Parts: sequence; structure tokens; C-alpha cells
Amino acid sequence: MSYDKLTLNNFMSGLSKRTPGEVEFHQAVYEVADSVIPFIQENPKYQDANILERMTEPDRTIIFRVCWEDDQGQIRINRGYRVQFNNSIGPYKGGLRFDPSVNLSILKFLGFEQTFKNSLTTLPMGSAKGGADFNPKGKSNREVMRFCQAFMMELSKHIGSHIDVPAGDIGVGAREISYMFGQYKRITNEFEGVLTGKGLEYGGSLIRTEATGYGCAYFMEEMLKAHNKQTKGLSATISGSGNVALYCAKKVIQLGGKVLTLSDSGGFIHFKEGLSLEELEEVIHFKTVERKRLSEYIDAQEKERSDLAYHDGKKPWKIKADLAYPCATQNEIGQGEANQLISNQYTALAEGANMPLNIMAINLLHEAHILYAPGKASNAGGVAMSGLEMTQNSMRISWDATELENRLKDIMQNIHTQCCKYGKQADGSINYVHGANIGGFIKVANAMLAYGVC
Ligand code: NDP
Ligand code: 2IT
Repeated sequence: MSYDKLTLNNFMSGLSKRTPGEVEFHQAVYEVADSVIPFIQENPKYQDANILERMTEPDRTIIFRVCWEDDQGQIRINRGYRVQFNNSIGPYKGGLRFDPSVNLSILKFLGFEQTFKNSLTTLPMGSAKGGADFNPKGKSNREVMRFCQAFMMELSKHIGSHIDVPAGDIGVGAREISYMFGQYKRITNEFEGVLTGKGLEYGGSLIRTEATGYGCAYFMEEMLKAHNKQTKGLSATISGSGNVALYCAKKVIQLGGKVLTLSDSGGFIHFKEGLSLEELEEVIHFKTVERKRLSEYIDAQEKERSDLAYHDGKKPWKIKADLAYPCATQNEIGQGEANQLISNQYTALAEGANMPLNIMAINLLHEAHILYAPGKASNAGGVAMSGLEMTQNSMRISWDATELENRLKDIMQNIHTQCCKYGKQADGSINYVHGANIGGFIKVANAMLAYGVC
């Protein structure tokens, strides 16, 4: 394709031909290309070097069989992946997702997003994503352990503390990271910072568990401050009740907001008076230690509670509030949900999940002047803290929680500043999508230019 004729449509049609059927990947690229193509056209050095085409092709994609034995002695087979997207500014870095929905398109969209997100953190991290179509739900600890060990048997050939450093994502938390780290150590006989999100006893960092959710709440606070508002006194709906959602809820409450909902794939709980920090701790225990569903949380209440309602099979956006934090999964908010947010007169939305809004929903929010922060900016706190875990491992030291939270806050503020710098529109408003995409693009693109043709 001639770059003289680089337009969004011909760029996307070339990409679709090269990667047929990868719909989530196309969606993620479209959103970035829409922002950066005009920027590239103004900066011909990127156009001449075909940087955007090179950025949309992963360095390599590794797909492998994972065989493990279940508790009944049956041999089970899953498919494992690692998409090593771009290591121009640091070792490959990004999470692992264990979920039956995992496929190449989803991991490519996540790996591609990670390129820009990791660049925005200002830390030296390239991009990757991986995982498997394994479902940890309903499996015993021993089954999860055997799967993780079998998965690492192959993955260990492709990662290393200076090569590729995976972490958690959906379905991969402290338990899974620990089984995988133990297995890596056993295979290689090396104790190195090859994964992040490790336990504190073996190289983990304080605040990593909380960082994505805290970071998302901090980003929202920055965005509100830039528009003469604040979290304090505002109400919020949150989707999800996993790692990101639970700690986003905690920080929103600490910042003075009122959290009205949490959800899972079964439905959502409406905390009509607002979730208290004490009750949130109970929910955290219920979800992370007991590994139960929100519907069971309602059933487990000792007495009938008029302050709680469970909405089976529903999403939280029909509840009227000021702030929305989608923290569950991709494409959870489409046109219909965006219209609900608009008719409920929401002020702002910050993505805790990766790509929870589809393009139509983003456009609708922009048209309605609802402040909107894309995940590659607002959920970058998790990987940023992973970057700080890598730093602590290299230096063989541990920073305390206050130091780490201050660094997290600084990083989120800095990402917000980058969004404002590159996303400022002619009318003075900030387009956070353009800001994050262009801000994330420049550093990686400049590194690629410096390396020449490769
Ligand atoms: P968890 O596995 O801890 O939690 C996922 C939550 O989302 C659960 O409550 C789950 O409900 C819900 N969920 C998952 N799939 C669906 C679905 N199809 N419909 C409705 N609800 C669903 O994952 P995380 O909290 O770590 O990840 C959540 C999101 O945040 C993902 O998009 C992830 O990529 C992103 N993210 C995660 C980071 C991290 O550090 N962990 C960093 C940055 C982004 P149920 O249990 O019923 O499935
Ligand atoms: O989407 C993400 O940024 C993550 N799942 C965290 C990645 C990481 O390496 O900490």
C-alpha cells in the first residue's frame, strides 16, 4: 500500500485482509488508527517508515498444546498462547488470561493495546499478552496447579526477566502466578523476576494487587479535577467484582465517592445506600478467598436487607449515578448501554477493563459530552506497578506501600498530562482517546525508527 494514500479505510481493509476474522483485534486497531493516522500524515517520517503497519504485526505469536490431568484422572487438553507484540522500548510485558473465551483475536487486541499503555507509563516495557482457553472456575486447587505447571512447561521456553515478563489478567490472580512462578523456578533453576504479581514472600510488590483499580480511580480524579469537579460527593457504578473492580471500589470510597454497584457474569448488586469500606472487605473475602458468586453473597446475608438488591442477568448501567467504571471485560458497553448512561446523565466514565466500550458507544459518549477515559490510559496503573515490581526485583529491594502508592499517583497524573497534551482539540476540550493513542505511539515509533528496518 502506498502511504501517500494512507487513510483509515484503506489501512483497515489491508489489515482485515491480512488477519481475517480477528474482530476484536480490528476493533482495537481501528480506534488507534483513527487517532494516529492524521498525526502520521503530519509527521512524514513515520509514514515513510510504514510504522503503523509494522506496529500492527506482532513480533511473534506462540501457540501451544497444554495437556494436564484432572482430579478424575482424565487427560484434558487446552490451547496456550503468548503474543509477543513489540519490544522496542523494553522486554515484552503483559498479562495472561485464563478463560474459555480466549482466542488469538482477543489476545492480539490485548497485546496491541498494551503497546500504547506500557509506553504511556513512561517505564521501559514492551508489550505482550497470553493465556489459555482454560476455565479455572469450578476447578480444584490441584487441578489449577497441574494446569499452570503444564502451561509453564512450554511458556518457560519463551520468557525471562529481560525477555518477556507475564502477569495476571482475567482468571489469573495470585494463586495462578504462584504456581507458575514455582514451576519456572523448578524448570530453570533460576530465581528471577520472570513474572509480576508474585507473592510478597518471593519478590512481589506491595500495592500490585490494588494498583489497577486504584490507578483507575486516580485517573478519574485527575480527569474530574481538570474539569473543576471531584470524586468526593459523587455516586458511581462499577461493573465486575474481580481484581480491578474491587480495588477501584475501595479507592473511589476512600476518595469520598459513593459506590452503588458491583457485578459479575450472573448479574449485579445494587448497594442502595452506598457500599461501605467494611462491607467491601467482606465482599473481597467472599470473592477472592471463598471464590463465590455475587448471587451467593446475597443468599449468605443473615437477614433480609432492604439496602441491597440483586439484579439477575442485568448490567449496572441502568442505575442512575455520576461516574461509571466498567471493570469486567471487553465490549460490555455497546450502543444500548451507552444510551442508558446518557439518559441517566452520567458525568464521566473511566475504563478499568480493556476495551469495555465498543466504538459506537465511545462515539455516543463523546457526542453527549460525557468525559471518557480509555483503558490504555486509565487502567495503566496495574502494569505500571508491575514495572515497579521489576525495578525492585532488579535492585533487590522492596519499597514500602506509601512510596509505591505515591509513585502510582504520579504515574497516573503523568498519563493524564500526556492525554491533555496530545488530545487537546481546537475548541479547547480534551479527546482522551486521541491523547492516549498519540502519546503512547510516539515513544515506540521513535524507537522503531532508530532501529532502522527490522
Ligand atoms: P478477574 O478475573 O479478577 O475479574 C473479572 C471480573 O469480570 C469478574 O467479576 C467476572 O465475573 C467479570 N466478567 C468476566 N467476563 C465477563 C463477562 N463476559 N460478562 C460479565 N462479567 C464478566 O479479572 P480482572 O479484574 O483482573 O480483569 C478485569 C478487566 O480488567 C479485564 O478486561 C482485564 O483485561 C482488565 N485489566 C486487568 C488488569 C490487572 O492487573 N488484573 C490490568 C489492566 C486491565 P465472573 O467471575 O462471573 O466471570
Ligand atoms: O491489561 C493489563 O495491563 C494487565 N493485565 C496487567 C499486565 C501486567 O503486566 O501487569
